[in-house]
Amino acid sequence: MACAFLSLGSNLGDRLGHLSEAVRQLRERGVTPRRASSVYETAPVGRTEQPAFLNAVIEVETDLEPLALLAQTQAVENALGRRRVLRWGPRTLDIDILLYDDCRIDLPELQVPHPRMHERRFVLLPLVELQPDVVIPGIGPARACLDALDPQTQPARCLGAFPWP
Ligand code: A4P
Ligand code: MG
Repeated sequence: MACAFLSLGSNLGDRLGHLSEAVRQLRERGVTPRRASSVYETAPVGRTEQPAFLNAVIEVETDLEPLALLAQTQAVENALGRRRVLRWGPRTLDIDILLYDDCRIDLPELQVPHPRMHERRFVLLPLVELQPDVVIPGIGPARACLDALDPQTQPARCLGAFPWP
């Protein structure tokens, strides 16, 4: 059984409902969510002229290999009506594989650890809340990466408990 951390993000429609539905659908696809961070409302990073995101991180257990896990997370994105119109554009649900055990993967379709996670407050805040001592393979402790970021350029506020279904 492998342990993975997934980042969930939504900035269209029923944002909280999408986070909850993602957990429900993963469960039906061989991916068992164990724990979730709080939900954070975060300012958009990258393409800034879009609505605010809700972000959270979940810990999952799975027998799926990394590429099979990616296929399932993408199937859940599609089931929630994700349309890939703009890279970094608004989305009903985005699921990124942050960490998969302590694996390092560099394939065209999958890079783990997620290559931008260490510079994103919307990822690190919920991740460190969930697993304070977590280390990003090849980078270092997630907490140190978080401490290096300026809270003012990437504002985030905690909205409370994850809507666990
Ligand atoms: N891919 C490679 N590695 C991974 C991985 N570890 N996990 C590939 C998931 N996918 C991975 O992703 C594009 C391709 O990345 C996939 O086909 C997969 O093979 P996508 O989800 O189709 O497109 P995207 O999400 O628009 O692009 P990308 O590069 O994943 O964007 P990011 O980096 O995820 O950024 N601001 C806030 N506040 N909160 C957010 O959640 N999210 C983004 C998206 C931008 N700004 C944000 C947020
Ligand atoms: Mg993505």
